Amino acid sequence: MKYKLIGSKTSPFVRGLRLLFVQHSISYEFKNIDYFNSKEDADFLARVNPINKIPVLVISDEKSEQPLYDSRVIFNYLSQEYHWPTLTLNEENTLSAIYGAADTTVNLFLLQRGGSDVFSKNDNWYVQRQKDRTQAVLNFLLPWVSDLDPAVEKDWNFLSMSFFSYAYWANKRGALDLKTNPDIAAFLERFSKKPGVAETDGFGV
Ligand SMILES: N[C@@H](CCC(=O)N[C@@H](CS)C(=O)NCC(=O)O)C(=O)O
Repeated sequence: MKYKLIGSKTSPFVRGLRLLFVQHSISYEFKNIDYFNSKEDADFLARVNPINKIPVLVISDEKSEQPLYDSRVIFNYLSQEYHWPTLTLNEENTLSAIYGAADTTVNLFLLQRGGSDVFSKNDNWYVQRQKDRTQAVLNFLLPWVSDLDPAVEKDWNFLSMSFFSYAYWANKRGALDLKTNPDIAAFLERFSKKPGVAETDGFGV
C-alpha cells in the first residue's frame, strides 16, 4: 500500500495525522497545497475531494486508488490496517470533543479570512455560540489534558496528537490565549519534544 496525504503544513487536522505517521514509522508522500492562495491548488482539491477539505488520504496499490476524505475515517482505516487497539467509548467522546472544537475554530478562522472580524469582537449570536462551544470543550477536556504525561508512552496517542495540533494552531491563529489557559500552555510545553512535533510545525519556529 502507498499513502499520499494531501494537506497543508498548518492545518491542525493534517498535523494530527502526520504526527501519527511519524509515531508509527509509516511512510507516506505529503502533498502540500494552499487552497486559499493558489487557484491551481484550490481546483486540485475540489477535484480530489467533493467536500473540498483537507486532509485527503489517497491509498493506492498497483491496481487502484482509494481516497479518504476525513481525518477520523483516515484514523479508523489506519487503526484497522495496523491492528491498533480500538478506542474506548470515552476516547471516542474525547476525539469528538477535540474535533468539535477544531471544526468550530477553523470555521471562525475562515470567516475571519473572508473578512469578518471574529476574534476581536463578539458580533453576533452565531459567532458567540461558536466561541462558547470552544470554551466548553476546553473545560471538558482540561482534566484529561492535565493528566497527560510525556513520560508515559501510551499518553502520546492520536487523541493527544490531535489536541496538541489543534491547541498549537489555535494559539498561532489568535483564537486561543495561552495566558488565560495555562494548563493548555503547560501541556504544549510538556509534549513539545515528542517525535515529529518539530518537523510538522507549519508555522516554522
Ligand atoms: N472533518 C474534516 C475537517 C477538515 C477541515 O475542516 N479542514 C480545513 C482545513 S484545517 C479545510 O480544509 N477547510 C476548507 C474549507 O472549509 O473550505 C476532517 O476531520 O478531516
